[in-house]
Amino acid sequence: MTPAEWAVLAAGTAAIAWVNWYFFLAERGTAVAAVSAGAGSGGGGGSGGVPEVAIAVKGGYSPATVRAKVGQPVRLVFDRQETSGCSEEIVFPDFGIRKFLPAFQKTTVEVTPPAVGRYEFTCGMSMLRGTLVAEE
Ligand SMILES: [Cu+2]
Repeated sequence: MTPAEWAVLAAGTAAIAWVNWYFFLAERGTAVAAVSAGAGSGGGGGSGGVPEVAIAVKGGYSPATVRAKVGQPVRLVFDRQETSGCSEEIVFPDFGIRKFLPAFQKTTVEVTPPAVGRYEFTCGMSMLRGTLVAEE
């Protein structure tokens, strides 16, 4: 094979590996904040275009990593599916937020990441952990 053929083969292999990683691994632990489609969703919740991410709370946060845009508000909707005392509070130390999460209810926390970086959120005892990743 010529060097050019090797390059094509290598690029193709890398692309396949990336696709596999993207769909089978990256999806599992990460959610990207997306503006829910306004048209056609019916009823128009009046969220004002703020992207929402649903996070299940059950022995941890799922997904535990949420991506958002710098300088733009994002709504994290915590859906607490347990009564374990551990997860009854959600804390965003960087934003000075501490909220009670009633069991089997959804609690919305809205934050605006001020800069690129990682912002942790935890339970009231810092045992359960999640991360809000702010990107450009
Ligand atoms: Cu805890």
